[in-house]
Amino acid sequence: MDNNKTTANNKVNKQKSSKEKKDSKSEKIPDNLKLLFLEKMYTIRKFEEKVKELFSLGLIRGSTHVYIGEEAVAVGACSALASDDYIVSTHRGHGHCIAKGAELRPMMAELLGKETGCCKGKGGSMHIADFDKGILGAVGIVGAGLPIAVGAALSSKYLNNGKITISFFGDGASNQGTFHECLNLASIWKLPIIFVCENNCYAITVPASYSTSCTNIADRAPGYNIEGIITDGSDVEKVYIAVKKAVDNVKNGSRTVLIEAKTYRYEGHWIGDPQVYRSKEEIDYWKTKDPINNYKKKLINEKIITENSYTLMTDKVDKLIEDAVEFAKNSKFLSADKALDDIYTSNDFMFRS
Ligand SMILES: Cc1ncc(C[n+]2csc(CCOP(=O)(O)OP(=O)(O)O)c2C)c(N)n1
Ligand SMILES: [Mg+2]
Repeated sequence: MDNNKTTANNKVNKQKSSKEKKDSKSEKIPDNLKLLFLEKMYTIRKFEEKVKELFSLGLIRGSTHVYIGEEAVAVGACSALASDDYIVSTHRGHGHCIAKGAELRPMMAELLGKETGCCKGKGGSMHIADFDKGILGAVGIVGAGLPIAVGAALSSKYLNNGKITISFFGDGASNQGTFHECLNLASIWKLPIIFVCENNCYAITVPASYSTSCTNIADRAPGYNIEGIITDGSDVEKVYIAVKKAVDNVKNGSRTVLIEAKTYRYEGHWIGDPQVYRSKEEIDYWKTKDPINNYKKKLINEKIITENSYTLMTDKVDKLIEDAVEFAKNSKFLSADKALDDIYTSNDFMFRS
């Protein structure tokens, strides 16, 4: 396993395509949207720092995978969608859900397994869904979200409702058969879907440079007659611009695209991962690209925020997170007699035309 190669593969700053540079210049992002990007990324980071704490206290059970370091991908991508568009997430899905508009109270309650959770506590960290927000589900089985997303996109095409689906998945998932089948179907059927691969360099302990046959996962797209785009997953604006352009094109009848966001998870694969498969230098390198710190500096330089207004924003978010934790802690577990509810749909629903 060659960690240097892994890092080199994801160093996108020096390899920006002229196309990416042109796209970044042509899209003017309004100041209020930039502020929202920063607030959302900060919310995800703080939410997950709290998740780590609650997990260590034994208040969150099962396995939990945090997204710290990757926030710019979820926020950039989901900000390019309308509120009734769909996303399908992964086992590392808290960031996607918050970015798509999930509320913090039911999110946190879900993680603590409480009846006030968005899935009544039955989904937990890896199976959060909130259909009202277009969140069709986080999925614990690697690569299993792609067919769900393709199904949602097929329904949108069939119903002609204009809704777009984003399918999020990791570098590891791109080696699953589902990835290849889904890109093929989405291409031949010209489905309104965008594939967003979060290449965070690893699938548990295995570097993408070892497990993946090509340097960039985006290089696989032309095999399905679709475009593969590489973007810097540490830069929220670049992700937003890439996804927004893809959404506009797909809405206008173009084929789907595969967007590969080069990113990195700062934390272990799971909470408690000893991380013997990567070096401190590699982690430190990626922390210099921190999506939140660097974006804060950018917005200060652009005079969109001040240190003072940033502190006001972070104080507000910190309080909302504390409120969500208190709400979750004070909620009840679902009573045992309701455990089997919502598992099977009724005949009534199944046979509705
Ligand atoms: C089908 C399947 N195989 C194996 C696993 C165990 N597993 C959980 S996460 C993971 C790695 C996934 O890597 P990637 O797709 O890159 O996502 P990341 O964890 O890096 O976000 C694996 C192998 C699983 N959940 N499902
Ligand atoms: Mg990965």
